[in-house]
Amino acid sequence: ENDPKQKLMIVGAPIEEGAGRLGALMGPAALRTAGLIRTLEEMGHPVDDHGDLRLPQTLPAVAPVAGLAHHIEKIAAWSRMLCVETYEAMKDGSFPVILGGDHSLSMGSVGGIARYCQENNRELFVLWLDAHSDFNTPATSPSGNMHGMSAALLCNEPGLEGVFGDEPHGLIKPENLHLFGIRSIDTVERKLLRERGIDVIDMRQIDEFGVAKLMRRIIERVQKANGILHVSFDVDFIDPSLAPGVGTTVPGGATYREAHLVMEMLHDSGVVGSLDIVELNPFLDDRGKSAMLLVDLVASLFGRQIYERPAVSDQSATALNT
Ligand code: B3U
Ligand code: MN
Ligand code: MN
Repeated sequence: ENDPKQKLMIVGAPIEEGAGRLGALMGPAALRTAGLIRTLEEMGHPVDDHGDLRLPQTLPAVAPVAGLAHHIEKIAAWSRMLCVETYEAMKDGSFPVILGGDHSLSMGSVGGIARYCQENNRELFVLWLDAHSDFNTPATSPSGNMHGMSAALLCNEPGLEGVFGDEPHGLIKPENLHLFGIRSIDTVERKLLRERGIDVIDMRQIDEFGVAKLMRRIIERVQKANGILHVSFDVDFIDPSLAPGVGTTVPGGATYREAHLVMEMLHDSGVVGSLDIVELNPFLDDRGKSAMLLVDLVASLFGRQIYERPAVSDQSATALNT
């Protein structure tokens, strides 16, 4: 999927109502200012920039849910719009890149990609790079913030059916979700993750085994299934000292090199088919530092290298017997 000439469909989703703090609305603008589009074009990718979407005047009516789900009508409107965007981009053979916006947008972006995969008999896998597991439902969420519910919705947890209503969308198999970089889980959320058997790669595992080994396991799974991997990149995956521009910082995140290595290995794998960049909050950032780091990380995902390697990293790793 990472054919260097593959067209990229870029769309901004200035959504902030899913988060507890305002400011993620400015994310797409900051990523553009930091040079995201220019960087990708300079790397030789044709870019089809759909600009930033806006909410429609009338929001869908959503039946009341049992529990807390703040601004569910707005989240529903965004989800339905983004679902169409990514589904159409995939049909068109493009690689969708969604610029957020808070993490609730992944309900829509992945919903559309999953729909395409279901219709075309492709197995979809999701790599969720995040400090949080985002596996709450309205019934379990302590905050009611819907950015903490997107992974749960995608795995068909109850209570979020109103987000899509009768609109066509796809879901993912819970066993195909890989949470990576996790260091903050709520009490009931933890129980749910266990019951569903979700693959939770926490920071302890990253410390102990390193990102390379853990990533290789996921990549090999996708390759064996001839699947497509969606990457959902929450800025708080990275340590807040490097990326302070995020509403919910959690200490002990990925280092600069760990984050780049993840992106470099993803590029070499050739299995990535779509990407979300979420939770950037430029209002809380330090002189554009987080936005600029994200642009560099996206460049690594699309093939920027420190030095050209003779073989892809997976093969050279096997040769080195690691
Ligand atoms: N788990 C908490 C906090 C949270 C989730 N995602 C973010 N924060 N960014 C919740 O509200 O669900
Ligand atoms: Mn998240
Ligand atoms: Mn997070």
